[in-house]
Amino acid sequence: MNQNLSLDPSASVLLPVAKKEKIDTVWDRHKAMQPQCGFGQLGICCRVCWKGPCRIDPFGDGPKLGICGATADVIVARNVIRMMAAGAAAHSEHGRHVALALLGVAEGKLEDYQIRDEAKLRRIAGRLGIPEAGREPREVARDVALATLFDFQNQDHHEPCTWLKASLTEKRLDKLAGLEVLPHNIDAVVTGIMARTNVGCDADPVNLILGGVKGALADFNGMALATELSDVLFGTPRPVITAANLGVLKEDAVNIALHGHNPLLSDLVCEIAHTMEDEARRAGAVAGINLVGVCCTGNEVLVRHGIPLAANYLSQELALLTGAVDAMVVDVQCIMPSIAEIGSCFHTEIVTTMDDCKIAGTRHVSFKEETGAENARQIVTLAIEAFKRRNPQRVLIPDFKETSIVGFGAEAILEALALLDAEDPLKPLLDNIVNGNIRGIALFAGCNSTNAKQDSSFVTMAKKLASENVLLLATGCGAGAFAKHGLMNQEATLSYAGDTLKGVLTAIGEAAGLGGPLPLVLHMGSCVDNSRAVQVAVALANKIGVDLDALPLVASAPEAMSEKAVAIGTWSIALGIPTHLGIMPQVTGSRAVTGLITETAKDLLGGYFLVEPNPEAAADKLLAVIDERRRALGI
Ligand code: NFS
Repeated sequence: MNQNLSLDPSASVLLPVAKKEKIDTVWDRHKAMQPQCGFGQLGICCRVCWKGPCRIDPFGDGPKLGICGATADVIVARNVIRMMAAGAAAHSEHGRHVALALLGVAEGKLEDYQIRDEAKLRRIAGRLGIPEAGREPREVARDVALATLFDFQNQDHHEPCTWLKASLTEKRLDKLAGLEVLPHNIDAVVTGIMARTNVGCDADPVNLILGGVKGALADFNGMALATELSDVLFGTPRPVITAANLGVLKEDAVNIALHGHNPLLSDLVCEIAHTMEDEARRAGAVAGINLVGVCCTGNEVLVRHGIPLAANYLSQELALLTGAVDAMVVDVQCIMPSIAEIGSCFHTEIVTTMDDCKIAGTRHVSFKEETGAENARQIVTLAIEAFKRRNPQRVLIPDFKETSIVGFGAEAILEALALLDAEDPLKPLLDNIVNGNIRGIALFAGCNSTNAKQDSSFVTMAKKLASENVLLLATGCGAGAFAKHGLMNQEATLSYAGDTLKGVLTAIGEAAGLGGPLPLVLHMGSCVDNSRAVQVAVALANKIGVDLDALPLVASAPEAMSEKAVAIGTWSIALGIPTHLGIMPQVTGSRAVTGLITETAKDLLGGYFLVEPNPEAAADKLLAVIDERRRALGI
């Protein structure tokens, strides 16, 4: 039965443990929740006021209007754009946190952080129109941080967010400006969505959805600045060889799992853990300290430091069921509250660290940037103490881990291409797209969901698209899925890539000194790092003088689940990228909204949602989209 829940081989080892120990997992709770509310699934349950909840009857003779008179279209639109606002808030709050840290470094207030990539800082300054030549890095950093924070403060509606302006093609900016969906201030746009969806406000589904698109673009802005400024503080990813899946845990080490999203704390834990190896050994951990990652904090430390990835979203509980995790350190987002209960069934310290993200029943170390290194030391000490309490009898580490070559940000991809053509690095990529060696590009992103067999569609679709010579990029838990299933190594390229794609990946990999091809799927980082994929796409589009909606580029989120994914998917279509969803979005109770995002969007924006739960059929549909775009380009 486990085979229907997850493709991850670790699940088949550890779910029986959960059963034996009578520990419920996400899959048990999913089962107990059946049947799930049909009104909610269709998006037609309204809870924005206390006259409700109101439910629209989609088929029978029941109510067609909420008590206030709201139609199904209005209810669905309000619900979904509130999700976009929440997603934008989550990513942008992460970004603000990083921007404030950069400002703190620039002003000499944060001793535990440095500017690790000065060259990138200077490039960013150039993009944002900030003078940098001949200036001290800290002065430049201060101006970059202030310009970034202005995207949270600007009150001039006619002045779009700085990062957005610096990140898209001119044509796209014009198109979005024409639709009046360019955000001027992230906070204002999120607040605006909450205000207009309040009871008795905006009741025009088209107007509501356009408001949502603006919120989704604010989400993009927040992600772009989070990614870029994190690179300045923590280093820009470079290709690194590491491993993924629960076999990366070690029986004879203090295992610390870094879980959540924001690199501000986890990066310091990586740094401090090195200095505490002896303490771990004195506690009996022969192999010292073993850091592993979970979800997007995992991806952050994976692509920057090669820290192995233990789990993506749906596997986070499995990590604890190994009995080998001494501390799971969490920051924000995608952290199942259930880990408190599961951790307490073992010796594991679950350590929450952000004051606005606590879980009842766990230990809290209040992280502050001013005391970051000290907080990291406290956390590693807790892990070492917990290790002493570990019961070796209860340790079961599944023997599964796959070699993964990761760390392909926009810079790393361009550097690799520059090895083929130093003068014009994009030319080899473009030439190979034009001559058909690369048929198109697909970006896999997004979560795991219990509404699908974990990781399965990612793997099926990637193998099929690669065999058809589509270049594959990945972020977030999608990237985690590919890493765990061995699709981010050279063997995968040799086994699954179509001949022409294999040729291109081999030429680049060999030039880069990898002694073989690039991996089949290029790991670009965490979910906020989707902005890295846009950077590559914008460079390509600018090179050939077209807009993003002309490129043979598609995106796919086969297991989208979170509000953040709703925001990302929406900006993806707003940027002109056809975007596949493998899970039915909760909008189908409104024909108007469904039509708007799957059809009308194509005319308005070039991008649109394509919903297809079957991975084989989804891959075929994406190939058809790629071919349609190629034809339109005349290639
Ligand atoms: Ni993205 Fe990353 Fe994963 Fe989904 Fe959650 S960890 S930010 S939201 S579940 S991909």
